Amino acid sequence: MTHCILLGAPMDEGQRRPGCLMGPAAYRVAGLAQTLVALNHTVEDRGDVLPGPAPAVTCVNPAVHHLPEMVAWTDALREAVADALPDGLPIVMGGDHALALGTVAGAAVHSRRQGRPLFVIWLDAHSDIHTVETTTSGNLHGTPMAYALGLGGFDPFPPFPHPVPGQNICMFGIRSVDPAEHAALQAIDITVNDMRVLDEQGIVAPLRAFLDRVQAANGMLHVSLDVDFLDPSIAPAVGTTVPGGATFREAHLVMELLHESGLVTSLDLVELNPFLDDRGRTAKLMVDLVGSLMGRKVFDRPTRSF
Ligand code: Z70
Ligand code: MN
Ligand code: MN
Ligand code: MN
Repeated sequence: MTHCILLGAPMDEGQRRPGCLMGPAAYRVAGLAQTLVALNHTVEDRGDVLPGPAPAVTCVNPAVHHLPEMVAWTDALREAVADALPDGLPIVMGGDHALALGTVAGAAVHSRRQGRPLFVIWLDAHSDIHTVETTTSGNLHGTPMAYALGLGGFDPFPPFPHPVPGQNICMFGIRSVDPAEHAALQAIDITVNDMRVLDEQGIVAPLRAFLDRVQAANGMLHVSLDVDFLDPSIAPAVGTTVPGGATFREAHLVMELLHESGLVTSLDLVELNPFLDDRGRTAKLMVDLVGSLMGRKVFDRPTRSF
């Protein structure tokens, strides 16, 4: 039984299509809390995180928009996640992926206090490894991985608390990488399981290899689930649809293996845009995936030590 702490992050300034700010409401309507309670977990909905006033900050890249707002969200979410982690499993209901600038920082603060290393699984079509300086779209939802790695080029954000080494990061579902991101990925020791890897090896072997390392290091594990990890045919409610994503069963299998590992300590649900949904099907699928992550299954399997 896990104490699940729901945190809403109603924001969408990390990209240009309005609607993600309705995400927290959609997860509540789709029954996220009820799904967790039905799996015998306890749930505490701490409501929506409220950012402080946006600071008067600027940066060198004129493409970047909503920088002050995003600095304020980053501070507020870092504190909310760091404060929730001693009490249970924070589940952050987004909001676009820029919220991970704050949530991964909060997980890093807590893991340092625990004296345990932080690991991150990034489930996404995109690598989100631009800096504030390299982004050409100016959309800050494309930057949280670079921030977590402690890369330069993040003025005026506060320095990332305790950067996550590339070896502690594993990406799945990747199929859209910009040139500057490609260069960044080449320069770092990081596991990028693009869709080709999933086609050739399936999801099980690469995921178990990573989870083995998390367990061996007694690590904490932050999972960041972007709706566009999923194929748009099953998850249409996202601003940036990229064809060729994870199937229904691949996505559930990831969640089931994560559950069996017992290693997950915090979770982001990002990029759901309820305005683009088809009768709530994407919101419901995301809630069902959280159900699999939190132990829903048809039959018990012998527990496997990772
Ligand atoms: C592109 C950019 C992105 C999510 C789109 C796209 C980034 N690399 N991230 N959707 N979640 O604009 O930087
Ligand atoms: Mn607390
Ligand atoms: Mn993303
Ligand atoms: Mn994405």
